[in-house]
Amino acid sequence: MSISRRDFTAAACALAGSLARPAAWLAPRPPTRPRPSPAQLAWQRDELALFLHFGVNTFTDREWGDGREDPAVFNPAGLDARQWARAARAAGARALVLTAKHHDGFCLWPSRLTEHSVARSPWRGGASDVVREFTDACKREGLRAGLYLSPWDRNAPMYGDSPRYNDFYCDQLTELLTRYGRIAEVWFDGANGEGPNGRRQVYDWPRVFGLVRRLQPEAVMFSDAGPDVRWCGNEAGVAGDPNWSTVDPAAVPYPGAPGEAVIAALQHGDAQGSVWRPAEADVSIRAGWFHHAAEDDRVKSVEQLTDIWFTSVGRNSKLLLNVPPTRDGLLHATDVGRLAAFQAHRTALFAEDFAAGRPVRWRAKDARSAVAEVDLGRTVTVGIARLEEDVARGQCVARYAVLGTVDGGGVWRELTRGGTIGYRKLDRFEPAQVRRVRIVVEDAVATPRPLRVGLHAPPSP
Ligand code: FUL
Repeated sequence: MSISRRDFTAAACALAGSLARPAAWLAPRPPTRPRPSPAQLAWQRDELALFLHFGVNTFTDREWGDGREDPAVFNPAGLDARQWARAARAAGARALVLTAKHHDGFCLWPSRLTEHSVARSPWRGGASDVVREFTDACKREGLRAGLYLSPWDRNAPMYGDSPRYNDFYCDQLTELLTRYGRIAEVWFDGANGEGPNGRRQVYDWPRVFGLVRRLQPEAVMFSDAGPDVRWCGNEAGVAGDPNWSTVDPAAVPYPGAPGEAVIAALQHGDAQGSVWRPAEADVSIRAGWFHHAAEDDRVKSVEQLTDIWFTSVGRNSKLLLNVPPTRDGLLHATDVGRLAAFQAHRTALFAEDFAAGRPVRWRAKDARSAVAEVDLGRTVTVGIARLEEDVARGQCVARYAVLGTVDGGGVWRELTRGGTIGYRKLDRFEPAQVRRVRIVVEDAVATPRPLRVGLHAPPSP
């Protein structure tokens, strides 16, 4: 007969009740739920990071290089990493992630381990180091730097000879994590496009994760399988709803694991998951990840970016927005302008919070539900609700509703309802005139704590 943890606790309590003086260890203890590490919390509080796809593909006009590029094609004459960092700051981003090596194997730093790198480009006489310029610019602009190192490498001759390539990959990681100061995020891509007759590489993920932990203990590691932050399951910037920051680690065993169940686990997490691994939503401001001049007039609009904000940061995930440098080594003026306009729009949307400074009184209904009311002091038109849990203490709300009334005397109208909240939940709803607002936590996986509540005007048409 198997016994679950719950049956065991009940049996232990029953036993405790039958003893005159129960031993302390038999007393029921609330189960501890996962919480973020300081690095995971800092990562989430950044809310927005920019992703920079840059490399030989920028010059060959491809999305996936084959590893046979001539390094001489890499010639970003006007490269200015400060421009990237300044645009990121103007967008409200607090971190940047650069593709130090994409699937083509071309390294943006002078790696001792390969010839396929900036050291073989005539640009700046072969003495350039884009990773250095990038990390320096981040430091100067007060932004956190992250690096993407593609596991799939179409140039490395030993790729597919698993132990040898694992050594090579770990040596490249060591270069990146020891030469450039503090790295805040290490990004492991799950993509591996080798065909059925291609070279099959078995990665040594425990070794890779252990190496990062040892060399940069404060960095978070991103991949489908974490260990610190997980992919959200698509490249559209759309996190799941519901979206738990807790996961069952067995549901996604390794980066790139296929299947619908894996995607569902990445999208939604798991209310009962034993590990804290919040979702990161990645999406490009353009159709492609790398810059292609043909897409210069197809940069996402402020409206599209705002929708993405609501489905990413507004659904308890972090947004990693890709803005690719051009062949000049600069972010395109259209993209820079769009980023600034997107930030201005967000600032305007959330500038006035009708609930700010108003007391929100929380009352427990039972162990798993609670209700609060806030009097806005005057009748206003609301159209956006912002709810936040104190995720430093974990995530627990499973279902909620927000209601409003003009006078509080009679009819309460439901404004919105939803499932999880986590770091932040943003709901847009039919504009309504309200003076008093009620927030009901209808269900939770642990005793709910007070939420932070924001109420904003509807977005202007
Ligand atoms: C994918 C890659 O294959 C794309 O080229 C891009 O880097 C994206 C972020 O991840 O898996």
